[in-house]
Amino acid sequence: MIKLLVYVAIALAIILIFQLMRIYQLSAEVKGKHVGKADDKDNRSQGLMMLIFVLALFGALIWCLYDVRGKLLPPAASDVGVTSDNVFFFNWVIIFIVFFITTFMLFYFPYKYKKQKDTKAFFFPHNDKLELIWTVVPSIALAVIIIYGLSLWGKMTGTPDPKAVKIQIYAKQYDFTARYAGTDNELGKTDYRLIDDGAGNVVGMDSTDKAGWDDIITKGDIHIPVNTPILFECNAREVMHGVFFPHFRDQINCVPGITTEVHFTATITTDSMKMITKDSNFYYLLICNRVCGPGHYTMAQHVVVDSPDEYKAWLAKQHPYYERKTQGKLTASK
Ligand SMILES: [Cu+2]
Repeated sequence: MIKLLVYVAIALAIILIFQLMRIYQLSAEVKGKHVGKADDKDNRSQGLMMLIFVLALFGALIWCLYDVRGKLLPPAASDVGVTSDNVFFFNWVIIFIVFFITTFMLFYFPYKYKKQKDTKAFFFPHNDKLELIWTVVPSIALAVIIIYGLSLWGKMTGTPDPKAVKIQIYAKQYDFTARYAGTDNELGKTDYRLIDDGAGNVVGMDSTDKAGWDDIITKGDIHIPVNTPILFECNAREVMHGVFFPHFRDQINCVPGITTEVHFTATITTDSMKMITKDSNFYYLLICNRVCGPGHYTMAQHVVVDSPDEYKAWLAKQHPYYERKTQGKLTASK
């Protein structure tokens, strides 16, 4: 009941406001004023408000940019990442220049060209030269942006260093498994039909392929050596996932049924990055950036960039998958 009364009160208030406006209008017309028709004074104040609005907008934007400083990602920690940051910076510069000029003009012109007494509209139907400029200049700018972007894409996914350390990243709902290629640096064959979670064969390793006998399957932290090209071969079990390394500015989709590749060379160890960021809890991340299901948000794993010696020591502590499963029987039987 009270709710209904509130609605009625609101409706009455709206009607009241309209009636008051009507009374104001009628009384103004009696006094000889043209209500609802902008005069020079209105045009001046509206134009000025446009100008004030755009300056406030720029001020707010600059304040936002100032406010997020230090909250962004730390410096790029890979060779690809440095190029990626350059590409982004290049794009931002172009976007900012165009944004500030066009937005300013959008609001400045209504102020400058506001209607005043005795002004006449300028008839300006067509200008070939102007059209040529606004077609050719953006075309060239876009071509440069695309070519520059493609050069980065080539760096991420082009022919990898033949000596690159091979690591398979196998994504599933909702984690990543890493498989290291072992001493031969060759990843053994896999088949999704051989996946056996109970036996720990989460990537479907095929025991008939000798190249896989020394492969190491790890869960949890993914270790990689610094200043060494790493080739990630990525797979997905059931739906599309993403392999995204924000600190290395590198990513690729994991697609069921095919293998995608991405590579980079990490240039800053985890320990060095802890000093750079002055954060003793800093860690690099591997995250999924394709919404792959309700547990998507949990798909994040640490990446540890070791010095070559630390990496060797860590690797020596790992055991090949088959060695773990058969206590060396399989390797001995060949
Ligand atoms: Cu995912």
